[in-house]
Amino acid sequence: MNRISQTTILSIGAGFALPAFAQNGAREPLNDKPNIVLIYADDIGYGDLSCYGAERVQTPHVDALAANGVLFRNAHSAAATSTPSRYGLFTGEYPWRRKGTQIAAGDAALIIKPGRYTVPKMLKEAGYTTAAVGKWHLGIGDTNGQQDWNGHLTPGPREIGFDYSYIMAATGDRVPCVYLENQRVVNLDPKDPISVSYTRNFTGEPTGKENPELLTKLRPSPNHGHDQSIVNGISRIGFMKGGKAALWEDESIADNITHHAVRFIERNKEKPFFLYFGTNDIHVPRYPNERFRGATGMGHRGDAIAEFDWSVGEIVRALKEAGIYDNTLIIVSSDNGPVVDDGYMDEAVKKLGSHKPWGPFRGGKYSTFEAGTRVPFIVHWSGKVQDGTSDALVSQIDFFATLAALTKAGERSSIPEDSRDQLSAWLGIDRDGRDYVIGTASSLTLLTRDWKYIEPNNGNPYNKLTNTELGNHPADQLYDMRSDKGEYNNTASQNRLMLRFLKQILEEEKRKGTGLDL
Ligand code: NG6
Ligand code: CA
Repeated sequence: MNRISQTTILSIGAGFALPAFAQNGAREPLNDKPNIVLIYADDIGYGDLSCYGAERVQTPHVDALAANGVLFRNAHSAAATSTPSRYGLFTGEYPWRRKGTQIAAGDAALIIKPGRYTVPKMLKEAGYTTAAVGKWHLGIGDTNGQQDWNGHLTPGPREIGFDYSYIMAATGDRVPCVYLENQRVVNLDPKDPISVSYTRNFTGEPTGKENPELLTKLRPSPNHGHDQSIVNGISRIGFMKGGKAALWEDESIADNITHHAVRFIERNKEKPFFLYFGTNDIHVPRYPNERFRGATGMGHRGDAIAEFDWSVGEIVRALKEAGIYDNTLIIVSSDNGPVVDDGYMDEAVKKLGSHKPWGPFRGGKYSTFEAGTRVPFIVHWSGKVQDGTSDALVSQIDFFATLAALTKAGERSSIPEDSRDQLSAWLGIDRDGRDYVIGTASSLTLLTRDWKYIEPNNGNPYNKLTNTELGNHPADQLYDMRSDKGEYNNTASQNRLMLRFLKQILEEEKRKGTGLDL
């Protein structure tokens, strides 16, 4: 925090508690080279896990990590959608500082340029072997739309620091629906090459729009799109042709990527490693394996949460079997808040019942309201963290500086200032965490432990397709989060001093850089 805000905070006083540190430190001396496993869910909301209060779905494996780790109640992704959140996670830089960090198309070029210093590069310097398994969604190749999906796709994960990768290039609902292992399509038959277009269909190829009779597994929700190429009886965003032997089956994505994550753990158990495991669950199209069908009575969305929990259990099991569970820092979080109907008729709305994916918060995925970025965040490290819950304000933007502090690697001057060392909060010692964090959806938000400011925005306040309150409002919004977690009572006109103070912090932050090229 800079000098102005520090003094202003002290002088304003009200609303800012002085740091209250827990009595005891971490219980055991820290080893500075634990394995690091980040399990990064897709679209799992604050209220979607049983350790966060969900009742209609049980997530015993996640809950076990929470019970012996720290469960954070005020943790944030960098943005309310996937690409910018992942950008922030790996670069330590707020995505809103850069153009081109919004939701990436399935044929987007890599948005983190190979010259960038990243979390995996830093960990490699510290002696780690690094892997990215699962959802990527940061683009691949050097030019939008110009990838040759039949060759070696570069630049990609390796060029930004991952020794090994086994990824889905974008999202489950975007073509090409294939896995890439070390930047080559898996199981590609050279006689059946892949072509991809985000502008027009290939002659003779069916689409969800024209051939609804071929949609044997899921049909798109009206007006969302998702009605282009059909893969595995489900239509997608974008057009593709060829690669029949390489196409994924939605019902085995969790099995397949979990298997590759487990294999990476088994093969690398002797030396420190960093595993980023981006699950496909619970992004659309949700089509969990039949083992999980009916697990929750909430249809595919609920069952996909159960499937996610199974994946977590498999990772934990692999770590235990490899004898490295105690020496592994495990983090479970999500890239953005929840959405119920995100484009497919999977009965998620109808079967939601009393379940509240957004917990006590307003909004959801895409929203500047809290549920857009307030996500589950669990840190587990046997014997090293204070177990229990923490209300410290923490953010995924701090991965870089925090892991640098933990591993004693990385030059502070090479790590973006946005990323702060929050190791003490992650370990459950510092109960305050950050002074403030900036979030982004259609506009910027600034959250302190007690107050939330949302910049004016003329956008639509409501997304009718997804049924999301987006938080857009043409005037300043200021909420007192101590008494109004749900952001219903805009106090901007009553609390002029606090409003001015938060706006000033945000202006200072924006002056450090915004709208920059990638
Ligand atoms: C949106 C898609 C949505 C989802 C999202 C990305 C439409 C109407 N909606 O554009 O279905 O794919 O992008 O989600 O196309 S994210 O979690 O990867 O950011
Ligand atoms: Ca997401």
